[in-house]
Amino acid sequence: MTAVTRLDYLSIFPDYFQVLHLSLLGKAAEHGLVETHFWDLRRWTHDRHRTVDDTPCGGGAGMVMKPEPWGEAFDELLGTEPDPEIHVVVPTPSGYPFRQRDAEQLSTARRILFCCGRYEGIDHRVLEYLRTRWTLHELSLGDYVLNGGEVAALAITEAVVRLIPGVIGNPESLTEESYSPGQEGLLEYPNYTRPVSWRGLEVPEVLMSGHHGRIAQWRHDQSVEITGSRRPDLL
Ligand code: 6GU
Repeated sequence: MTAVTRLDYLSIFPDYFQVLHLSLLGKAAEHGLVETHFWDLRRWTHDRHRTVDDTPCGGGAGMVMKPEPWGEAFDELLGTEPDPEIHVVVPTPSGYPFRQRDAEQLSTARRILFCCGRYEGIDHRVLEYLRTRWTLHELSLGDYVLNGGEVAALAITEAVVRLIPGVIGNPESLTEESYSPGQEGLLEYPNYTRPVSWRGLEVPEVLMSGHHGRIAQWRHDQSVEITGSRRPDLL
């Protein structure tokens, strides 16, 4: 039995995370593999308007999330003692690219706190504070802008939780997919099932041949071709 992974989500829109009760992640929670907690950052405000942002120092458009509510949330959720075993994920379009190897590393963590800010950003001192105490991951999903970190945190969660032992029924299904180690960095080949003929479209003959060597060769060739046309940077 593997130890339970604790996932915390800190956001001004905690309702975004209701979808985590569905599907794979809901099952993982039901089976006691993961434990989830959702927090409204405004819980750690003290003014009548429950203010979490302020105008940027130095001027400019948009608002910046003020540091105090984050600090008080960390005090309550993580304490103040440094502990590199605690991982903190901050989704941001200016983060390091999120890759399968990050998902693998995070899938071995006992505890992850996701800090979801709006895209104009969080006061930079909050990130400095996190970096000096816990293991900080500032991660971006790709070269486009989302309004906030919530949807990115959900995507990262799904990539991580499915790698936790026991969450996926057949672990072999993890080894042949795109970006898995052992796939030489190639994208996955196309998949088919029955019927062999469907609306005039046929399953490639080689896949029905029963010849395992030729099937493996065909799949590898397809992977190389697809990777070359869609993601030449991976070759
Ligand atoms: Cl992680 N956050 C936001 N706000 N936008 C993004 C992103 C993350 N990744 C791509 N765009």
